[in-house]
Amino acid sequence: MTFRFLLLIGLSCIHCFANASNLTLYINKGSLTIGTSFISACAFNADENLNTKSEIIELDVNEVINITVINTDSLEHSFTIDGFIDSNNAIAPFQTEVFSVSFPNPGTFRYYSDKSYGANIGASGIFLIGFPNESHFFWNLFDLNKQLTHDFANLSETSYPADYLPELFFISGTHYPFTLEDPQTKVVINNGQSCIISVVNSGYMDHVLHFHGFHVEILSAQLAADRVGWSKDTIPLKKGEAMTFRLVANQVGIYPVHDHNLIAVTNAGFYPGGMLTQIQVLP
Ligand SMILES: [Cu+2]
Repeated sequence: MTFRFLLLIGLSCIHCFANASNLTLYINKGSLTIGTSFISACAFNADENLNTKSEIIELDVNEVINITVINTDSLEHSFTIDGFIDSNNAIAPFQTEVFSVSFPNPGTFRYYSDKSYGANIGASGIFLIGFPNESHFFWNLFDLNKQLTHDFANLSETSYPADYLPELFFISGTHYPFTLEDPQTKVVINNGQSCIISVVNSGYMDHVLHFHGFHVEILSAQLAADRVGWSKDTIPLKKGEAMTFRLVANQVGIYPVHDHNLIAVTNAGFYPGGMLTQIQVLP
């Protein structure tokens, strides 16, 4: 970890690198309807319009990026990447901060606002570093209770209650069947090719992905690092985990992939829904 801290390049705009790539993220908070569910949400978006899918950031190994974070909320937020940006990262209400970051190793990393009204209602996104020669897919896992999202947003709750009962289960800001409409979520690949699947668990539950038809190789893991190199069809991701998988397509067809905890394959109690999408292998 010390090694990674040493390689973190700067934390504020006075350290910006002129030859780096640039990106602007907006922290947006508000209420909206997903499917038939009215929820409060917070996210890191590409513009000032709230969208429950936080931005996906893809970089090369050691590529420096200057990220301008614009806080459109009336409350303070943070731009946190565990092990990379853990402090000096507050963004005051309606203010802007610039963060420069690079990653020395390939893999998947989670960024988020560490506030109860931030990550707990979805302000959590994905960095994928490296793997330039394969197509990339992204699953940002999240669970929520509808009323609790409103309570977190209006500060009447500041932590998960002991009787937390999740009702909705998202992959990248939405639930099945809408998970089939996002080309970064639904895996479509030609037979004989491989792809990279970058997954973070932004929720409060542990989630367990079950692949039908395939084993995938774990290429990186922030928490369960001892499992790198394992090839499995069922892979648990603890809260806060960020993992990278390689899937090698060796048979044609459509295969479901879902959370093996079947409560998470529902939408407010109705099956099928939730954390369910597909892998489609074309001839
Ligand atoms: Cu299954």
